[in-house]
Amino acid sequence: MSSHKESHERGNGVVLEPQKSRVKPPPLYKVLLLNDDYTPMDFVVKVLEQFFTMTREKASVIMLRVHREGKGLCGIYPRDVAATKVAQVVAFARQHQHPLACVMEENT
Ligand code: TYC
Repeated sequence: MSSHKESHERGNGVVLEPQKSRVKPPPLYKVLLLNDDYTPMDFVVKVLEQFFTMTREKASVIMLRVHREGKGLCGIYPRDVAATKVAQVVAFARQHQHPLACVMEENT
């Protein structure tokens, strides 16, 4: 099978060289948790375990980084996956009356 970047003879003696791709891959997005003064630490650990499939140990390290530094990276995903995670985390936090903030930003 003729594939990407192989010259292709069209049967009429004309050889088409492969074109340089002019599309750039879609950007990925960071999902970040932001600190606040009210959300309990154990709730944030639970969020990181449930929605970002972290171990208790890893989740505790990230939670404490957010607590001390104001924000922390949960993961890097395609746009639709990142948006779904943000929506799930915010909905879960609101269900429990916590003000926890979760945002996404383009990974440039
Ligand atoms: N600062 C919170 C507290 O002292 C804990 C916390 C950590 C809140 C991370 C939000 O994203 C957060 N209970």
